Amino acid sequence: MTAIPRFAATAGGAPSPAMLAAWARDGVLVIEDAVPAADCDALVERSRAIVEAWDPAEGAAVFSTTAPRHAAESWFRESGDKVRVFLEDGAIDAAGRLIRPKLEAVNKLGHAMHDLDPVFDRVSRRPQLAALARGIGLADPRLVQSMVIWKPPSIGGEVTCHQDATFLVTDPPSVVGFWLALEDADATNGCLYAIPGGHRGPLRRLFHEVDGELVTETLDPTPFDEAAAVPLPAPKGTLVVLHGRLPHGSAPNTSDRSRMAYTLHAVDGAARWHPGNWLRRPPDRPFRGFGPSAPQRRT
Ligand SMILES: O=C(O)CCC(=O)C(=O)O
Repeated sequence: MTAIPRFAATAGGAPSPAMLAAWARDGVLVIEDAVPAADCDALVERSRAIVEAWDPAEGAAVFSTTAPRHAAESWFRESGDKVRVFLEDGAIDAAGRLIRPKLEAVNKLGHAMHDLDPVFDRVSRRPQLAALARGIGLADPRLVQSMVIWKPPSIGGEVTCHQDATFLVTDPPSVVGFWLALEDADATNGCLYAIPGGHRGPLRRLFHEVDGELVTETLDPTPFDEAAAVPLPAPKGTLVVLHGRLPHGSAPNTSDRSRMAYTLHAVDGAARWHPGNWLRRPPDRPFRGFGPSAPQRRT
């Protein structure tokens, strides 16, 4: 099994030469203590408050990568510029009613907390993260998507092995995922796994709109070499950086401990945003970079 090196965060966040070598070779970087525990706690607290304030009557959808139905639902399709709650498959009955307390039923929050919530905005736009993004090659980083992956105890769903470039499409491909452990993640509560070096293989699938419907198109049928996958245990505050073509996923959380994580996806503003992307933004809410919002857009 290929060992994935673990790095300490550099002072200003920019990647060291050793990090850049690992990034090129593995397509993944594991950086411990990259974000202070207090910021992780602040994101957990905000996430819980968002869920507490959410009334299921407003709307909801189940999000599952093993039995995906969300692609047909407007709750998902219209969530690119919103903060919306998605539920675990095992959290509702046949009539769609919640059968668990809200805080134990969530699959994820998505997809624009980084622009709409001040706490998420602050943590997402840490100068150290901007320096890291630029250092690994995003010349003009744009933050396109944020998610809190909830992984509640006992029913936290599997995230099947995938490449992020399947879901966030630019020409040329440019997406990078920044995954932050908000709580300790290990093999018992469904930590990430990845296939080191797998980013040098082809993009397998494209999730995009065709004739008004979101479809998954196979570009290359070569299966992922899942036997080569390595677990990426991540104590709270660890940042895992994922190349857009790196195959990765996570097992279900069958433990009695939750495993919350925050993921932020960035693309290069110099690349063309594919018009068939599922994630849409209205013209008055364009993708922003790591800088503060323009004064005229503050409300
Ligand atoms: O947090 C997880 O379990 C998976 C997240 C993931 O794969 C992603 O954000 O692309």
